Parts: sequence; structure tokens; C-alpha cells
Amino acid sequence: MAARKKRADSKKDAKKDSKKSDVRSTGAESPRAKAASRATNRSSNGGGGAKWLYGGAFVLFGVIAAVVVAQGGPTRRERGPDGDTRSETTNDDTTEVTPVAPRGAVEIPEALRVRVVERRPHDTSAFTQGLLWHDGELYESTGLEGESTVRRVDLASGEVRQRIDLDEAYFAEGLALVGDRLFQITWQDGKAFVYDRRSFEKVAEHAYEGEGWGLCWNGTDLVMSDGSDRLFFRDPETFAVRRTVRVTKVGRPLRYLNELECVDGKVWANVWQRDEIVRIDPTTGVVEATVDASGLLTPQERRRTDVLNGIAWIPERRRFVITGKLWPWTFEVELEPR
Ligand SMILES: [Ca+2]
Repeated sequence: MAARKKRADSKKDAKKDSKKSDVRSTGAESPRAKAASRATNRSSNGGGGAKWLYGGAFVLFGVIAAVVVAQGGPTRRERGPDGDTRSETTNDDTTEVTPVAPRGAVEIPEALRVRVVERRPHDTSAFTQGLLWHDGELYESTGLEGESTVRRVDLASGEVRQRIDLDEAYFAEGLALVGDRLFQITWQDGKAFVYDRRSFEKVAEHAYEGEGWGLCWNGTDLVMSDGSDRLFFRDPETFAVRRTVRVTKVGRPLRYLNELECVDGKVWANVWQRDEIVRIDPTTGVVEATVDASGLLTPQERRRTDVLNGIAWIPERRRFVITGKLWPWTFEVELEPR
């Protein structure tokens, strides 16, 4: 219960932060717009009649527009002199962060949304922390001390076909499958458990520093989140960190990365306390796409549940299954442009 409260407390901070970042995003005015405005003003100071004045401004505008297009089109913005003013309003955490996006290029993510194809039952006592799809079934990790489990679940009925309960000392988090080994991490216990996929027998255990939130397997590394803007790439044999990357969205750190899914070389993450899923380039940490997953639950269902958490990719159908903590449903969804 203490753990649940702790999450609720930090929820307030998350909300404050999200407000801050909203302010920052609206304040990021293109330097070009300012330059264009200055140029137009200068041209209007010259002598001559109204025709010259309008004609001159028109030509200047045309030249500026041509330069803008030649420099990279509408999806990229240059980091201008006012780029620094953003950091004045950031908090302590973000000022330490070195942007990982190439200097001068800030990518605007593709805007997607979910379209529900199927809604199916989900165990409302499952505090979902990890979700993956393998061979026609879901594998799920649930959290909270005394309620943490690993389970194999029938997607159609939501029926739990196999489960083990963890020692009540542990608060389980993300889950990933490497061959026939299931890796399950824990929130603040610094332990990763490895199970045989079929028997759920524990076959290994690893220790690590820091918190554990989400986990996925990209074929080479276990990718792990810890609630910050960082992703850790770990060796599945030793659990040692091979490298890390900081995730940025429109040039700013994106924190609270939670449950993960590795799909076709990209890392997908749902963001804690938001109905948002992002697609991340694992090399640069840049968010390439953002998915609006709001509106899956009714307001009444929302009151009885916790946050969206749990994304699993079904490669055969090229769709995601999405659920959340204590949610009554899983949603099989397709992604479409917003
Ligand atoms: Ca997942």
C-alpha cells in the first residue's frame, strides 16, 4: 500500500511537470517567423508608392519562403538563438540533460491515434506492469507487494491459464521474453528474475542498480526503462548495461517512460500518467511518433482503475494489444493518422 501511495504522490509532480512542458512547447516560436517579420518591417520603411511597398514585401516574403523550404521543409525546425530561452523555464532535472538529437534538428513526431478492433475481458485485479504476446497468448507481469505475479493469459477470454505468485517482498514490473526465458524486473528491489517460459520455474536471478519500470527484448539487448527519460540496453546473460540513451520529444527530455515493446528495431513506450504511447528511435532516443490512446475506458471505468500500462505487439496481425492497471479490458488496436 505504501508503494501505491508513493506512486500517487509522485503523480502530482508529474502533473506539474507536464504543465511546464506544455508552456514550453507553446513558447517555442520559430526564429524564422521573427526574422520574416523583421524583414517585412524594414521593407515598409522605404520610400515610393503603395505598389512598391507591397511589391517589395511580396518579393521578400517569396525569397524567405524559398529559403525556408530549401533548408528542410515543414517537419524540421532549426534551433535558433531563442533555443536557449527554453532551458530557463526547465526544472533541475532537465537542465542536466544533454540533448541527443543532432544539434540544429528537432523532429516533430508523427501524430497517430488508436482505432479499436476488439475489446476483450481483462482481470480487474491485475495491476499490469508488463505485457507481451507469444505464440497466440499473452504473458503478463503484475505489480504491488503481495500481489505480484507472472501469468499466461488467454487473449479472447482474459482467463489466466498459468500463474506464479512472487514473494510478497517484491513489487514486479516489466516483462520480456528472450528465447524461452521470461525476464521480470522489480520496481525498487533491484532484482530481475528469469523463468522458464513453459514451467514458470525460476532459472536465474540478476541484481541491478536503480528502479525497474518497463522491459522488452529487441533481439540483441534487453531494453529497460526506469521512470526517467533514459533507456538502458542490457546484456541478457549478465544483465550488465551495454549503453543508455536519453529520450527526447521535440528536443526535450521525455520522462516517465514506462511499459515497453520492441517492434521492428524501434522501441515503443507508454508514458506514465498519460494516455500516450511513443515510438522511439533507439539509436538517437528521438521520439518519431506519438499515439493518442485516450478514450479507451468510459469515465466510470476510469474511476475504478489506474493508468494505461501494457502494450504488446501481435506481429501476425500487426496490431497492438493495450491494457492498464486494474483495467476491465484489453484493446486490440490499429494505429492510424490523427
Ligand atoms: Ca510490452
